[in-house]
Amino acid sequence: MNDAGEPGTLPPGQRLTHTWRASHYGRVPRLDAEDWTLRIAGDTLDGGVTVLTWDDLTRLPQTELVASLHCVDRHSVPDLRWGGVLLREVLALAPPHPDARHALLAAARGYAAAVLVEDLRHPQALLAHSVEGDPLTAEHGWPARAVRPHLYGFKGPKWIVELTYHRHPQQGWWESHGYHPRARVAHEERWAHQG
Ligand SMILES: Nc1nc2c(c(=O)[nH]1)N[C@H]1C(S)=C(S)[C@@H](COP(=O)(O)O)O[C@H]1N2
Ligand SMILES: [Mo]
Repeated sequence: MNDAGEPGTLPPGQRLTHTWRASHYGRVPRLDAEDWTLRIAGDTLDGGVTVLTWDDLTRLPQTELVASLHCVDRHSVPDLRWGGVLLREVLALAPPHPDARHALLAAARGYAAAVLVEDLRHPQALLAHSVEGDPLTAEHGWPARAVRPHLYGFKGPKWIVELTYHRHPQQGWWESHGYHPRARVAHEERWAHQG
């Protein structure tokens, strides 16, 4: 879990930063938890659409995990204590069709990240709503963001509002600018041309 606590254990090509400055494109959306929903659609198992409300989210089993945030631009924020619901739990509520191995996570105001369903089921994949015991700030993604510590930060949309399942690979914002479709930190998958 503690994968960037000491310089010696930083993933390849990363450097530690101790000031956690938010990084994103565009203006910070100010969202209310009461109005927030996560829409789960696309190639679902039953063909339907599920809408998860803030109430639904808080009623699911809550988890905390310590994980670092590794940005593909090479800065790493070490050992953040995230709180939220495992994405596994969310997938169990609205599972993908078995042939849908791809997913797109979309944020308010247009940002999206393409991921594998397999990476959503990773034991540390979280739909986070808090950090260090406090609610996320607007800058860091309130009311909810995806956290997948084994992938570069761009795979974790802040202000997440939609999850869709697909049979074919999708393109999110960074993917369409040449970044890696999978983006595993341990394999240093930064650029698409690495294969
Ligand atoms: N909606 C949205 N989510 C986003 C981004 C963004 O631009 N918009 N940037 C991503 C990138 S590149 C990183 S490294 C992390 C940064 O999270 P932080 O600002 O909390 O440090 O958020 C990710 N999630
Ligand atoms: Mo990033």
